[in-house]
Amino acid sequence: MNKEEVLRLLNETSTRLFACDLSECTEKQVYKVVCTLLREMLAAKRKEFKDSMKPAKKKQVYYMSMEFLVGTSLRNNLFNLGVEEVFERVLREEGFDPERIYGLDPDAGLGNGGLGRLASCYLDSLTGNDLPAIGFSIRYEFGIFKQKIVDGWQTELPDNWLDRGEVWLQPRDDETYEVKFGGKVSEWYDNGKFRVAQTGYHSVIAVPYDMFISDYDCKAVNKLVLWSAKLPSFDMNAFSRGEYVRSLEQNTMAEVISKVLYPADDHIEGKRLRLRQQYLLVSASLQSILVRQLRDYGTLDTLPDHVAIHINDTHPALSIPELMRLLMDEHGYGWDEAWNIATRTFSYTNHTVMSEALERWSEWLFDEQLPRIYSIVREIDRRFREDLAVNHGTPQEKIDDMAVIGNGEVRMANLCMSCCHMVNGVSKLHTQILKDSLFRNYYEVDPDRFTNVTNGIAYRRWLCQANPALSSFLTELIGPGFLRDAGALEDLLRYRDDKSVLDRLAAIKLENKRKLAAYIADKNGVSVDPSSLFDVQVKRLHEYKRQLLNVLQILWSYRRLKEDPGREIVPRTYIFGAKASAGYMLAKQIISLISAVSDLVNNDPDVRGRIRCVFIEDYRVSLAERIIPAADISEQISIAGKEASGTGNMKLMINGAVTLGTLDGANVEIHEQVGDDNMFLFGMTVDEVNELWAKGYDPNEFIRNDAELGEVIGMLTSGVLGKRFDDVAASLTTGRFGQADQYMTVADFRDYVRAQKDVSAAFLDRDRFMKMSLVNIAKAGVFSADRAVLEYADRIWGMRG
Ligand code: NBG
Repeated sequence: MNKEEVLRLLNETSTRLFACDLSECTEKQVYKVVCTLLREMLAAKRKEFKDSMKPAKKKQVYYMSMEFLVGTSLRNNLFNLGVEEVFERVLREEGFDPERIYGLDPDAGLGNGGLGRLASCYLDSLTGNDLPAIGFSIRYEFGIFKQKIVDGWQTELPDNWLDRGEVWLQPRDDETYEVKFGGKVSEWYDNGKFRVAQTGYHSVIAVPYDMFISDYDCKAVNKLVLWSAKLPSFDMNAFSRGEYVRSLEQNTMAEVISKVLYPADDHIEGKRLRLRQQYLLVSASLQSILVRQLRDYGTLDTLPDHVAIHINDTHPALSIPELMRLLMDEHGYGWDEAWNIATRTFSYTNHTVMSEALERWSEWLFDEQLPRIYSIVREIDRRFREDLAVNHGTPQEKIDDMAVIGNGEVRMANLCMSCCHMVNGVSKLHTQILKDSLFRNYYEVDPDRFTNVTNGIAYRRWLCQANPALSSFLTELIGPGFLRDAGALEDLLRYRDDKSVLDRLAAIKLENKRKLAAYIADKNGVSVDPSSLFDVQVKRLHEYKRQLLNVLQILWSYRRLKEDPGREIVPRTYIFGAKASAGYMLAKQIISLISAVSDLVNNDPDVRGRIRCVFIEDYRVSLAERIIPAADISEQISIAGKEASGTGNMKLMINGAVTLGTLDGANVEIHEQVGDDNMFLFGMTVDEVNELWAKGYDPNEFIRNDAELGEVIGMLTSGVLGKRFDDVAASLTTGRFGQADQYMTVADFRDYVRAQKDVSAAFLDRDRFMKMSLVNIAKAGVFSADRAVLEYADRIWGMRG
């Protein structure tokens, strides 16, 4: 596209929307004009893609996920369509600053953290690889809350993203579905034929909104379908009975289903509304999948040949009984045929072994909200138990553990395990843990169903768009091949001893750090030195991720400096970004602690120029895109065995940050790639953690033998931080929150301090550090989402031959 053409299209669009030329628009209008035009370009491209796929009858994957952390779309779509430069030029010539227009693009924060971002990365990469895919999720009116730190304390503000974000969505009132909640189910036989009816239910109408998904240099445009809930129409009965207010009430009850995203990460609450959200998603999605299958192939018998449905963590597990319901109640299938179709259609990824995240619903709630689904799940459970006993000779104790229903609860992971033809974990270590412990009994029965697909990232967003300076330098060095084939990054290794290349890499990093420093000065009012080591920990706040370990180390090094103010140390800037789930008190207290430690060190003249600490509020995709290119060190310090994979670790790595981490999740595979020389490992391994538990772990024993650590923990409660953090300290030393020091922060402390010293030593030798950085970039190719989605397509979804 040339300049003239772009201007003509923009003017046409602005005339249509606002009855004026582009140059006469306000910035907000310009934003809307550009986005609308892009959306229309994507729609046209999508049509071409669909038409080209028709003759091939390619298998289609549906990725069901309660979360898609999309982030911003404007720059992404411009980049992907290859029109970023020409659009920017036209905007400038018409008197607008592209950066300011980009600044208007809200983050679509329809997810909490890694799980939701992974879903978005995969949809991007499926598109990039021309694989037909549709993501299904919910059009939450309010995505993940906006975080504001007030006097050190996290407060949550509603995220009204649709205000401007709506421009990316195409409503399709023509394809709505009815979803039924509550009421009674009656089952009977009519001339030997099984019949079932649900009466007295409340209907909700699911309305789809399409968001087009693009990637770079590819034919495909895929889409994310977001369901919104609304009441069928005014309840005229109630209305004519004079119950005007009641019928309005019902309206809000229906619409509340798609109101807000649950803000908990790796943790479930078991709330009624959440169950309703999950059912809205799966029921509407499956109805639409079946409509399409019937339209294209005229029969549901062949569903598994044309369709793969992926269950992203257990949140959409109701897909299984919902497909059974649709096949049996609406399309006349018998149980066995329907089950056969279901087992061949569904696959499931597990994303966590944390017990508080494994979804379970109390049977009464399940029955109250979804009576027909409940009766189907009971039958699944009955048959599953029978199959285990009869065909596999599984002992009763194991059957009780594996069953779908037990102790008055429906267990969603077990529901997935009872049905799906493939099950995978998200890193080698995590998959091994699934086989060894969480799903061990299933593994013994049927090992062939298990596979591993290590997570990957959409690096065209996380490297090419987020770090344009690095990306163009890489193009200069190794050519543009890496844009499509991340493996080509390895060519960079040729330059590992080339001083001029290392210098350029250092200069690019420094410039990225300057930009971040300017942002920090603006937002936090703290000046940080871009030449200091940027030590970054950005991720959800969770005890197992051990932000607390990081904080204790900062306090430790602060104390040392206070005792010996003349000591030479490598100047550091510790950077945190993290949202805590709104109800997770200890996590919020840890945020408050980070703020207090920041105040202490940033205001102490004794350590000025040597230690700085900042908590940047409202961590989100667009903020990650600023922080990650500026990181020197990537903190991945979870207790071994708990972080299923991590994906921030990969984003940081590909931007040249060096990992400081435990052998947990995908860190293990990062280590395989870069080796001891290019990573800072510390802490216990999974086996060592288990041994210590078996021996009986007492953190106080460690503290008694380590006076410095005792003093550091003492600082939490002594008042030096301006307030006392009694609960945080107690979480380490007493059983007040269950087991004392559940995540073994104390046990790993010394080795972490040791590793941090190694980090400083390496950073002092700038060339050595930049070489480590280069190797990390070069070896990050396997963590591309392209690799991951192709593995899914081949081994799980059967999409490629
Ligand atoms: C998260 C894990 C991460 C992992 C992402 C994506 C949940 C339930 N799990 O380690 O904690 O990287 O999933 O797989 O959010």
